[in-house]
Amino acid sequence: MSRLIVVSNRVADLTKSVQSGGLAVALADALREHRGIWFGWDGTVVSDAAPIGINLTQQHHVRTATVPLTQRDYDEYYVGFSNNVLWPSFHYRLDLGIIDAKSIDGYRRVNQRFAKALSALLEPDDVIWVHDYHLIPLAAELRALGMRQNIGFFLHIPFPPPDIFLAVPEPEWLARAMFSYDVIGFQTRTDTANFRRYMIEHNGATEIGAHQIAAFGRTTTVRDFPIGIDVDAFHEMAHTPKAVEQIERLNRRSMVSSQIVGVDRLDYSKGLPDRLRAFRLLLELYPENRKAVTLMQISPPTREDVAAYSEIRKELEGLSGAINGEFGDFDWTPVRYIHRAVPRDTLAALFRGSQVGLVTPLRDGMNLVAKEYVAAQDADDPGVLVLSRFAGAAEDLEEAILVNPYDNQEVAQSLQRALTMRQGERRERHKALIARVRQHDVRNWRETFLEALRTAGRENESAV
Ligand code: GDG
Repeated sequence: MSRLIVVSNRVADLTKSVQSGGLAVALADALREHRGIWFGWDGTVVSDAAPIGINLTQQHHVRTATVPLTQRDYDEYYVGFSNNVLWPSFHYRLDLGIIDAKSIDGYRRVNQRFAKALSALLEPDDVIWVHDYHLIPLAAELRALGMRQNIGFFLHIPFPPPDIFLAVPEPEWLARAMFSYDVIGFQTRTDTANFRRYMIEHNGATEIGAHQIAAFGRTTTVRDFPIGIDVDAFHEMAHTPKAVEQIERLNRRSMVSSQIVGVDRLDYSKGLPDRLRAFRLLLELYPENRKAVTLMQISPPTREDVAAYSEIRKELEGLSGAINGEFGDFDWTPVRYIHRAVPRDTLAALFRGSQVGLVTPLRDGMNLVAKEYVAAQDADDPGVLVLSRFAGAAEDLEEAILVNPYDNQEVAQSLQRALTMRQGERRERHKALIARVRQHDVRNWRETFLEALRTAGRENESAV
């Protein structure tokens, strides 16, 4: 059996339960099964002059190979190109992109350095699975070093329509680099269609069958692999005696009849200011919710070195303070905003104890929170998911109440509908949703991708 090599910008710290979500656990399981190695950045930043070596260790029976970034790498590759150019533009936010020639050079340089370090660890029949937008050119750099293994790429974030992709610096270079992979996986059919359209209209690509595209002298599998969660593990986490006690304690203390829950990294793609404006409108349009409903918003900090993130934090604090000042009372805080990470089992309990799950990103690759909220519910008396139609998850989760996250009025009305929905309809919707969440769970995602990767690439053997 060939070894699996997983490459991602950050190697998850599997010893920290707060951070390691289902995805890290799922990849770690696959690595254990396939005697694999997880390669990536260790999260440290060293001075530009420091010597850079690979650190080989073992965490929870998973072998990891990590490297630090220098300050310059961090500024140019991580903050500069990955998070100031690719993240905003792939989320359709060209207005937030900061294009700087130095950062693309840094992006290339770090991908070259990763490829060089990784190539020293590779065996000829390894299969290599590269994750996310930080590492688009990695396979091209590995090929330049003579590596011929099957290499797959999965993009966790959206792929934008051609006109937006064309506004990223050097789009053709990025697209050509993608064709060094044997499999290119996207979250949704929409992302796949955007990529195909860009390739056909701008690079003369041709379609070969349902899932293959030929371009730049290579043929590559291009398709959607919707990511999911470990449904049973999350459901169980929401039903432990500790979770039951947490829910009861919360209910005793909060005194409200209903809770709406939102959980998102504090990121401008998650639509948080609009979510708060919609909640405010709910209190204005339907005053019976005053003193009866609370919005619990958990938003751990993320990428605080990127300027747009400190702005979103200020905006959110201003909005929640204003709502609490205007509507709150001695015995009722309308918005409970928590700006730190909470343990995963507390999240599961919160989801189960909340009558509405509010997930309203302006754009999102998939959104696992939506799936976790569904998994945590009791089938007999489930809560209602209100979901942005611009989350990848909406392509599948049709039985949620789908909303336009930019339209505060529509979201407020949908919240009211969710809060007043009868048990029969809630059960029916939940039954359909949980079946879909189960169908595309994390195991299915992982195994489908790995199967495509193992069987791909043969047609290119002469083209490498
Ligand atoms: C990217 C794409 C895609 C959140 N707060 C806490 C916490 N979380 C957990 C959630 C969930 C995960 O983090 C977030 O996943 P999402 O999918 O919602 O969003 P991104 O972080 O933006 O992830 C996204 C995903 O990659 C996978 O491909 O779905 O579209 O943007 O599991 O529960 N976990 C803990 N404490 C927190 O405070 N423990």
